[in-house]
Amino acid sequence: MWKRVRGRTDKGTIRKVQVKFLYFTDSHLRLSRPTSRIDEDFLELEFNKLREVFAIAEKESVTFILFGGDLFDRVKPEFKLVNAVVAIFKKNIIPFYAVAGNHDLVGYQLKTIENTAFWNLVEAGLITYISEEEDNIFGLKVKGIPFSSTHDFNYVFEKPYDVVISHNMIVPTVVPFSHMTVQNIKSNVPLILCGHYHSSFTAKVGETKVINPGALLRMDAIESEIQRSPQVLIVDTLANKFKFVKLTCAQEGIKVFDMAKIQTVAESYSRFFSSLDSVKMRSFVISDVIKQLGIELGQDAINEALKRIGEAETNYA
Ligand SMILES: [Mn+2]
Repeated sequence: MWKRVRGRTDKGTIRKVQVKFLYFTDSHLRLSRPTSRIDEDFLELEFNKLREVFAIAEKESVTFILFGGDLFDRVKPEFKLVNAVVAIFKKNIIPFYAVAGNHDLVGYQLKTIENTAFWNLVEAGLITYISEEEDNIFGLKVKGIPFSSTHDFNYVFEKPYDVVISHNMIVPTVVPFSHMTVQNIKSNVPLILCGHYHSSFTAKVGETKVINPGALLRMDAIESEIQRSPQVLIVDTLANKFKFVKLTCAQEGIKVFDMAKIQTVAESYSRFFSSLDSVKMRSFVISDVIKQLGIELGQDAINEALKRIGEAETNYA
């Protein structure tokens, strides 16, 4: 149980409230196996992960669970999936609080939240929704920031919350898409828990800890995802301790991704891009050249090439 501890309001800690909780994010639960993966029974594996998260929470004797958004991969998934997830949540005995991710909303619009599978679980009393209002969760002042494309939320971090959970593109280093870097956070909040960005990171900016344990699901066959182990974060506020617990049921990346396919695609791309290097780009339209050269490799390669040129333009403009 939690209790207020008088006189312990050190800056950068959340020790004034004694509580232990588990945080995880981006489970992206889905019925079908992502094309990049080779798991024999993807659905059972997802459910095992969810069960293990609840088992870790019990083993660690946490008081509650926080979730960072994107519970389901699709906003209106199949009933079969929703019912199976409901059945697993019904066995969980630990209070579960969640913010909404972009995948939990229709067209990323918060006003659609009651028309989603996420809300089925809220309505069933299995999840407590962390709204944009301040929530008092076992004595902690918790604020949720659902997905927004503007990244204009430093004003939230200035307020006296204990924990802010953000489902936004907060990243440790610059990425070629809309984001906010950790270094640009101006915050008085001791702890910011992040979701949405699927890689894991731990950072400190001023007195603020910024932590993302990474997504529960590894979906994209990219190097960082192949190397990454799904995990949850355990926070002990009194001891000011943070630890990651890796899921034992999750296999190594090289066993879950279709490595042969990745190899082939990587080789094809490399051939394609070296052929691009040999083309003398002068006054003709570069995108037309790419479309010509890319015909053999298909639309994905064309898109990738155009994306890379877009990134290059952004970086050097
Ligand atoms: Mn997301």
